[in-house]
Amino acid sequence: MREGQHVSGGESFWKRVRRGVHFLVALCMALILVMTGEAKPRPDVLFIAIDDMNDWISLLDPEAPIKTPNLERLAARGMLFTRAYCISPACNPSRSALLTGLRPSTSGVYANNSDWRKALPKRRTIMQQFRAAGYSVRGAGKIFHHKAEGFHDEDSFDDFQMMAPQNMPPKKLNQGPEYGSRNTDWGVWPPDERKTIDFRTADYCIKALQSPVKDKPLFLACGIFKPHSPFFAPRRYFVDARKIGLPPRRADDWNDLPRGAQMLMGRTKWFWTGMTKLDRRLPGSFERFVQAYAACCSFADAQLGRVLDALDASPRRDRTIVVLWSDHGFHLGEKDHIEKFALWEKSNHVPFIVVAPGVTGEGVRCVRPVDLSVIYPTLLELCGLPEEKCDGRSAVPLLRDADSEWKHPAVMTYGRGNHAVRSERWRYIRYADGSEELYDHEVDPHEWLNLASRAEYKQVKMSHRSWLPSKEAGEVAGLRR
Ligand SMILES: [Ca+2]
Ligand SMILES: [Ca+2]
Repeated sequence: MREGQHVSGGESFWKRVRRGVHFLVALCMALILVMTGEAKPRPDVLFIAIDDMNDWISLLDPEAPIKTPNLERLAARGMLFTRAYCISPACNPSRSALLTGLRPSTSGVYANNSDWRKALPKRRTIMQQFRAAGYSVRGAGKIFHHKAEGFHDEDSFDDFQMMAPQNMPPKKLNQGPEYGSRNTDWGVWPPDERKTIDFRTADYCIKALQSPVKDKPLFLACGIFKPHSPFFAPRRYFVDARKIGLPPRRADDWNDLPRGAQMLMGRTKWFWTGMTKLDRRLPGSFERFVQAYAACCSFADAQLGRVLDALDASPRRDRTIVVLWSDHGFHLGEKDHIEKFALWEKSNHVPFIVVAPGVTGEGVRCVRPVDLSVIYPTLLELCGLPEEKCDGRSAVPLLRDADSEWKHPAVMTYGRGNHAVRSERWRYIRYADGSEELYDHEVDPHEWLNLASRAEYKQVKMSHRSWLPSKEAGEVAGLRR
């Protein structure tokens, strides 16, 4: 017995040693997990898309007449990219490229009608990456281009609230029956803002943010449809038209445009010429149109504010990465153009904000040029998801330090063969026929003086041309014939 007791006493000593070793191993594992970040709960993502919002907003220019207090409120928490550009100035190519991480020149998705899923049948969207990583992916409103069946991607969401049809007034409001369609109309509508697409989208997102925090992290996509046409907003968002005014123009601006620009822009010329005719017949029409676009921006900003209020009231607030972008800009008569569909600054320059707790500082501005192809790889990196080959580069180095070296300019494409390259100083445009534009933003922010034909800028043109895609995919078939 004594011997047994002795043995037993010996076992308990070794048991204690083993327990000690197990404890040390567990402690080391925990330390490693904490150091590598794996023990932390994964962040939630609030992914906000705005449709057709340009840069004439106080977020990007405090002097601008369109006030966007909620965009500024969001920017104050993280990083505002002051030189952010769309990948393509049209809904479908912009959104498809952003959401798949592949440019139009890789996918062949150049047009609003292009069947992006046919072009990229197996490519995972950003949302599919998050679903595969165990996120609950929910969304509402306009994330993919919506105008016809087939653009939305069901596999990208666990739950999605589609946009209801646009609530239309009983008749056209702009008093220009001969000009455009009901879809390009503008005015005060509807009387009750709860009956708008965006109010409902914000409601969905507010509910999702209020849902209990469970095991699965949340990826919430909020697709705000305004200021996209028709330019309707409830009355309280309208500011006196004289306070908005008209954007700057130069009467002879088109004199130095090359053939490629004249050809490309000819397709949408009716929008501008129709406005000048309407304004002659019914003076003040142009001002009222611009005023309505401004009201639509304020309305979109207010819906963003409602979603941010819900985020702030939620325990998710400090663990949520917020990314906000507009799919492209919009001309309001600058360069005698109303519409997007151009490779000029006004159609390409967009609001783009990233708030990444623990990564971005507060109220930081980054002046490096980026296009929105950075979003896909940036979100994967920020959330610790596996890397995926993308056309864009992760902007995490810029999120950590806004002054990091960044050699890449922004590249924009509209239709096969037409591209723009934006560096910190210059915009270079090359059309499919080889004709060019070059603007010096240091002295010419409105892009009035095309320098492309001047010999002294040959080097500038060459250095920008080197960023154009070397191969261009053939155009994929359209969804509607
Ligand atoms: Ca759009
Ligand atoms: Ca000009």
